[in-house]
Amino acid sequence: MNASETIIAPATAVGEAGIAVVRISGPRSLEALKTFFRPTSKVNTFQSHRLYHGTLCDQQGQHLDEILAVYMAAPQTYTRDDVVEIHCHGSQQVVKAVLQLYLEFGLRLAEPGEFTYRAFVNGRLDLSQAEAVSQLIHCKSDSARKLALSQVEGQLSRQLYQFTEQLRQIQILIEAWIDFPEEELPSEDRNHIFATAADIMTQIDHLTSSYHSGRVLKEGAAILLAGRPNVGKSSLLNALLGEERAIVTDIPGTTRDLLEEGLTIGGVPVRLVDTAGLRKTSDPVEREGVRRAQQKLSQADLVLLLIDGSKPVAEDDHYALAACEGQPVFIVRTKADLPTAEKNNISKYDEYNISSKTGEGIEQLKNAIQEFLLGDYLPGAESVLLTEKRHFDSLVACRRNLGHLCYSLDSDQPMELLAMDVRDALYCLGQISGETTNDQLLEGIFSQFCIGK
Ligand SMILES: Nc1nc2c(ncn2[C@@H]2O[C@H](COP(=O)(O)OP(=O)(O)OP(=O)(O)O)[C@@H](O)[C@H]2O)c(=O)[nH]1
Ligand SMILES: [Mg+2]
Repeated sequence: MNASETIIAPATAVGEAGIAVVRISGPRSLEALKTFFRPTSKVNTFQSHRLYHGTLCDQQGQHLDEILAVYMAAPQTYTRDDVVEIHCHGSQQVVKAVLQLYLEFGLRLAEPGEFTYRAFVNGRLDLSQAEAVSQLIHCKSDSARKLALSQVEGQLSRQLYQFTEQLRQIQILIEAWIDFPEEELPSEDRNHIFATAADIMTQIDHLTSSYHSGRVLKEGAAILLAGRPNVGKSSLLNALLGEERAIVTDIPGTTRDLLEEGLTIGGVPVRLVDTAGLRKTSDPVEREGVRRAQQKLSQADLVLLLIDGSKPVAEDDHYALAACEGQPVFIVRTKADLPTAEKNNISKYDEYNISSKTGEGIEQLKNAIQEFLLGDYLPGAESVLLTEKRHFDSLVACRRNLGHLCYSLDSDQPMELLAMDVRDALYCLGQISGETTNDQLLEGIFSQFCIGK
């Protein structure tokens, strides 16, 4: 990715739309605009960040499209390079013609994520912010959007930057004493290093403990509906979705295959999976359904194990319960609108009573699911949440180095060793911000972006 080249790519999705935006970034941006754009009103010099109406013409001067164009002078742009955006009609053919024109002119088609890569290289965003840009584009729920936006705006970066600054001060303090091996570190410096390391470790613990919630908000959670045949799994799926999606009959064994639907529960994107009723059966089709249900069980973030509240607990219920062993489970007693059968506690799990027919208890169940998936981190709260495994791993490693620093300090290790612990901790933080990230990793991250971002 050569930064001296001028790159071009459609910034909007392929398809038919009112308009499409083609973005150009790099030193030849303004020249590219001037060469083929004929403004409707006379323009002597293009002013930065102003929209101009006119016609885009091809090499032969033929009209290509009626467009709006904007020139944005560096450095107040997304990439911090000169940028031009062309707003043309949103058809694939028009976009293709515009791209063709500029590729022949000598611009290069941008690689996936290259605009954001330039923003990163030019210091407009750090790596964690750049990653959040991708999250913002792909987010599946409103809370995921808010989370990604707060990361783009630098909430996480600011906190990590603060750690980095604190550690750099410690580094200076320690390195000042390296040349005096016979001298003892003054006790106030020693206390200061201890206190700073302890404080950062506590904050890192707080961040790493948010990772589960952050991941769930970003990627969504898989919730499985399980239970013996006829307990009302498909009815609950329909009730949660608010539409008659799954077939419901009073014949046990109606659902044979897995049925997966996406929805949002309390701000969390969820994949709800309806399954075949769990029981021992001789029917080969049903047996395959049961096998698939069991296989899916182990991948679920939460299993809703349904028990028919209007019937006594049966052997198949125990069979279903045993299949859920080791998974996080809520017991859901169904058909609360019918006379209740005698209730005996069959497990250690939390229980909820619902009726898919009347809607009773559905809201309470949704709230409990949200609380289970997010813990203390409710959407809208001001807390910083970790969403990337990469960030989580780097913070765990950083904390380990700080723990070692405290140990080294405590056991009067040489200053060089203390300095090394601090350097390693800083390196880990640099992995998140991108300061110490190698090219291969950067390439891996940016190649997951779409073209035009
Ligand atoms: N009264 C009442 N009946 C319900 C309720 N939920 C489900 N049912 C009835 O119970 C029967 C079975 O419902 P399903 O949702 O198909 O049950 P299932 O667990 O998906 O069954 P399988 O797919 O066969 O495993 C149907 O006749 C439903 O109408 C409820 O809340 N109240
Ligand atoms: Mg069913």
